[in-house]
Amino acid sequence: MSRLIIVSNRVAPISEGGPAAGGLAVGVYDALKETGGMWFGWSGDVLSSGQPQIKVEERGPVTFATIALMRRDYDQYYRGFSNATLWPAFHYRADLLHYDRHDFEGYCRVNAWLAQQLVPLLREEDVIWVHDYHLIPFAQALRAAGVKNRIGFFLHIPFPASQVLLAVPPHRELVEALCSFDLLGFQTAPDLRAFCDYIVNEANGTVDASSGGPLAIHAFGHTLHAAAYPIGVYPDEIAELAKAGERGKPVRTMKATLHSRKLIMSVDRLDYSKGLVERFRAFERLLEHATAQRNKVSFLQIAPPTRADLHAYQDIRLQLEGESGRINGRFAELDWTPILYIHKQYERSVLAALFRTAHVGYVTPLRDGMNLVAKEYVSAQDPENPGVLVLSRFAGAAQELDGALIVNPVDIDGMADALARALDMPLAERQARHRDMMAQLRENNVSVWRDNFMRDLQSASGATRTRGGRARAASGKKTAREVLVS
Ligand code: GDG
Repeated sequence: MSRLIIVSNRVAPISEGGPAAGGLAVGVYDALKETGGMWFGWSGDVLSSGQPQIKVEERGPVTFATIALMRRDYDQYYRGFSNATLWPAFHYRADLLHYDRHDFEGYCRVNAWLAQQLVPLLREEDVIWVHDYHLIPFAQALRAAGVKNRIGFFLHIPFPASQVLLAVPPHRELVEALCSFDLLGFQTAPDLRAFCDYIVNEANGTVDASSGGPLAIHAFGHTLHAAAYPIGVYPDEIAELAKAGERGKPVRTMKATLHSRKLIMSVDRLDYSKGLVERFRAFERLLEHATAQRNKVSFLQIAPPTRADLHAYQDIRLQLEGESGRINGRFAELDWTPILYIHKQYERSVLAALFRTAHVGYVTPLRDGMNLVAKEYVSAQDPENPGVLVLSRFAGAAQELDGALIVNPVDIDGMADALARALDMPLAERQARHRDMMAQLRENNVSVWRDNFMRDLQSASGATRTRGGRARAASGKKTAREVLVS
């Protein structure tokens, strides 16, 4: 069996390799344990001087290989191009996009350098699975170093529509780099379609859907494959975790402060893509219009800090602090604070137990690749008395979770209406919606995501290495538009 090599910007701290960590870490770590393999990436350390050295640690069948970044590399590759250019653009926030040519050079330089660090650790039979937007040029860099192994890529965030991607100056270089992978995985069909649209309309490539499996893409002299692989969770493990925590102290404390009021709950990294300001305003609108809900419902927003050294993240923090203070000032009573806004991280087991307590899971990103919180909230519910998920149509999860109340996150009145409906939804309807969503989550759990991707990568037959792809686009070739309607 081939050895699996996972490459991601950050390697999950080893103590997080168990079930205590999030979906991606658990799913990937499980695959590594089954096949044996290596997880390679940045350690999270930033050096001001010296020379980063790879640290290799063995944990059973899994090798963790991590390396620090130099300060300039961190600034250009991570803070700069990855998080100030790609992240906003791929989340349709061209207004927040900051571009600096030197950052892009740094991004390519760090990808090439990381690839060179990995090369001596590789064996001939290894299959390499690269994760996320920080590492788009990674396969190109490995190929330049002579690596012939199969290399797949999974994008955890949305792939934007061409007109938005065109706002990133080196858009062509990025898509060309993506075409050096053997297999590309996207979260949803709309992301895949957006990629195909760029290939056909901006790169003069072709898309061949005739195999019935992953699409065959011919562009920039490469042939590669691409498909949607929606990431999942382990719903039954989350349900167990939630149930176990039900009588724990955090839940008892929360229930005591609620005094039998209903609870609306959200958990997000504090990121402008998560639609937090609009969400707060829709809760305000609920209190404004549905006056019977005043003093009958509280809203808990847990928002751990992230990328706090970027201006856009400092701005969103200030904005939220202002909004929560304003709304609480407007509606609070001596015995009731409408919004409980917490800017820190909690243990996974505590979150799961709190989800089970919440009557409404309020998940309304402006854009999100998938959004695991939506899936975790549903998983954590008591099937006898489940809560209701209010979900943005722009979260990838909305493509699968039909049982949610689907909202447009900029429609403040629409979201307030959905909250009111969720709070008053009859038990039988809540149960039916929950049953449907749990069936979906079980069928597409994180093992299925991983196994489907690995199966297609194993059979992708290293086609990228066959040049002259365009000539191979045979009958059955479809344009992205045809793929879109098929
Ligand atoms: C990216 C894409 C895609 C959050 N707060 C705490 C905590 N979390 C956990 C959640 C969940 C994870 O972090 C967040 O995952 P999301 O999917 O919601 O969002 P991103 O971080 O933006 O993830 C996203 C994902 O990759 C996977 O492909 O779905 O679209 O943007 O698991 O529960 N965990 C703990 N304490 C917290 O306070 N322990």
